[in-house]
Amino acid sequence: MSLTFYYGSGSPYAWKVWLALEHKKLDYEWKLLTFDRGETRAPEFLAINPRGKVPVLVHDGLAIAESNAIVEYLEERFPDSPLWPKDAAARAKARQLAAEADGYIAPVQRRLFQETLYTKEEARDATKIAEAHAAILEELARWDARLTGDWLAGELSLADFAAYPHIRAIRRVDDRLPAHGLGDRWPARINAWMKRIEALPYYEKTIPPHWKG
Ligand SMILES: N[C@@H](CCC(=O)N[C@@H](CS)C(=O)NCC(=O)O)C(=O)O
Repeated sequence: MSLTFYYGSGSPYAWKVWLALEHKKLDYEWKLLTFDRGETRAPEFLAINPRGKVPVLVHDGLAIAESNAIVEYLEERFPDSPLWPKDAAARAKARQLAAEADGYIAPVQRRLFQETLYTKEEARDATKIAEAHAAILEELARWDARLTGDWLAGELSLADFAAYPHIRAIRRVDDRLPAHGLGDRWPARINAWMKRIEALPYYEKTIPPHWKG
């Protein structure tokens, strides 16, 4: 059995898959593609995923792109250490949240990156940054209200693995440009939940390598 995981540092979609692979304690070969060097556009990689996007998982010659397709495949082929709750209602809720993470957190995170990290200091617009913060705080408030227990869907699940990388990316602005981050406006339950994810035994391994310096 061979599993190869094509990864890009900082990609929240790739981080989701990485957390899932680790949660399932699978053996896999890890291939880091560097965006700056155009490695996702190299002919060898385009032969595997013509869209040139990570993550991609190759299992015994079968190449699967799209993080959600990958994690569903992992769940079907490697059911130990499940990614979804057993109970049908909790599972539906977890799937809803995982979809909401990509559908609603990712766009507000991208907007903040665009206005801060991806804009030269002299061109940054305080009004646009404040609007991006407001959109994020409105979205995070929804997630904070849902965190009535330790995890988003009762037990640790793919809902957590899908939401965390997008939310952690928002915190990256606090790390890199504290003046443009949320600072003390981070919701308390989100903070506590992030700490629980970060205490998982495999978490450290999955931190985007370029963040480690
Ligand atoms: N819907 C895709 C999104 C994947 C995606 O957008 N990957 C980005 C990194 S976050 C990428 O590989 N970009 C490289 C490029 O466009 O060259 C998924 O869920 O896997």
